[in-house]
Amino acid sequence: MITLLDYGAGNIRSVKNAISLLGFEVKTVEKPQDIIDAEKLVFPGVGNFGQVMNRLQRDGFVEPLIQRINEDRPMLGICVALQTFFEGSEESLGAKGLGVIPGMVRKFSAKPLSVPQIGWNGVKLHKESALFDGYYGEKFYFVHSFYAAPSNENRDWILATSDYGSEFISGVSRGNVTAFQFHPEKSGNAGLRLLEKFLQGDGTAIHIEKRPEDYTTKIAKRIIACLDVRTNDQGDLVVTKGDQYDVREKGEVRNLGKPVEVAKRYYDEGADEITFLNITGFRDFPMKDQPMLEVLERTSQNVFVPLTIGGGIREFTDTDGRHYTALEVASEYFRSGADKISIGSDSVMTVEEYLKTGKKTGKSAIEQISMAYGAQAVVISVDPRRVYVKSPDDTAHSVVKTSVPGPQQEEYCWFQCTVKGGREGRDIDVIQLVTVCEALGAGEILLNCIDKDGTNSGYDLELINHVKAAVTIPVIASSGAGKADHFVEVFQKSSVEAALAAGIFHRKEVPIAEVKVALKDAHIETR
Ligand code: 1PR
Repeated sequence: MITLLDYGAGNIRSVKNAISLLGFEVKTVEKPQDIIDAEKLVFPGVGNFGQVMNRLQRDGFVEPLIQRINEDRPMLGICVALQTFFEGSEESLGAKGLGVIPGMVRKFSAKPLSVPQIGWNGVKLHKESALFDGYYGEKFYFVHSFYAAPSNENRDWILATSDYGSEFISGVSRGNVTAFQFHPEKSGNAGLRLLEKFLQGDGTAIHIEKRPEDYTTKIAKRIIACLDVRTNDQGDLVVTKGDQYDVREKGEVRNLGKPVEVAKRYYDEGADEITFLNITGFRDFPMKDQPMLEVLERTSQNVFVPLTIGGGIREFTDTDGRHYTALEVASEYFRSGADKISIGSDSVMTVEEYLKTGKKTGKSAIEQISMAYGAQAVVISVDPRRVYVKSPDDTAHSVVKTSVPGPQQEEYCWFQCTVKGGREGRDIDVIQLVTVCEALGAGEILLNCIDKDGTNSGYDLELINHVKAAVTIPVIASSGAGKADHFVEVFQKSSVEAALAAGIFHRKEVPIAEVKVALKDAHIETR
């Protein structure tokens, strides 16, 4: 029996699912004494340091946690849980950590690297560990903006370090207590194996200090499979795919399979992440859109890489007059197994409002969700379309000189943001959108491109480089992949952190493994 510390933040369903898959029963902590009594305790962590500490304080969990650590009882902490072991964090200066490890948690500095660190990175072990049991050199999934730095004061605790700009602590252990900065429950087979060792073993990391490997760990470029999902005319929820966002062929919505099955296939094939976009979410009431919640719940039972869900994440009032905040809508998705939510149309509306006053209201979906779950949980899905102009003077928008001239041989274009799945263009360009969203607390940009979507002609490098230069958060290139070389090209000719594709994977034209091989051959870091 494994005891899970659920203090109501983020996606803990995946941790539960992973533990169940490995054949163990899970119960959750109901009262402070359960923390002391648990045979083995898993302490997952998602979100903002201050929020996590507040909740632990509120529920009376702080003292029992400190007691358990000091009594050396088996415990595995994940992500922010590792950070709470320290004295405090730059993320929430007023909030006190558990303070069992000396030092403060700090923020990564951006440029040339993007912050948050989102992706698969390696670890260097500083101790022989029963948990790793001979498996070294694998990558694990990290997602965080804050890190603990190794120092003389915390040396005894360091199990593993990794590199992202500078060296940071990716694992701590003392006796039966271990914590990882990465998410084992989101790290595919490598993570599940680690988790299994903790669940099966006596929890101890064997304390033979070893010289850490003498190299710099590297974050991998991520390959993301995207499933556009909607209900077809027969009422079935299907994976579909458009050409420049038109998903109908001979009047019918294209049907490329069942969402849960297709997602599992991509997990088995080695996708680093899976994204679901409920492409008609702007029409439906998402809280009533139970099929998407069910898709997430079922997918997260078998898929142990990060899951993003988008479509219809906004505040709304239902037909009975009940008002839901965007945060409530997002929370429902997180509880169902999502690690990140993606906001499309609503982010455009938010930016329009912001540009009128230049003031943050704290009320937008981006701000609310970022505050509660952390920036890394908020992705902005952008649906831009080219608008050609003869000269930069013809528009107030941010233009690029393009090598793909317009219909009248125009040499410049700007990228117009659209809403409702490209159905409506707004007077906002991508640079306005992404810079304001970053300032409001978004953690990642999913950069689609209507002109390229479904064309198989390669990514829009002009758009991608234009956006990448404007933000310090990670950018996912999307739309247009037609062969493995297009992935190589986008990573060689831009500094995006991830590339997403849909059509070529759905139609089984290019397996994910082939993309990974092409990247390896081009010396691009992969998982
Ligand atoms: O606006 O917050 O409700 O979110 C709706 C979401 O649905 C947005 O993220 C929007 O991008 C997406 N969406 C809406 N309509 C469509 C459509 O296709 N008719 N899909 C749509 C967007 C683009 C990518 C696609 C890539 C790769 N699809 O998701 O997967 O372009 O395709 P490719 O590799 O085949 O070229 P809201």
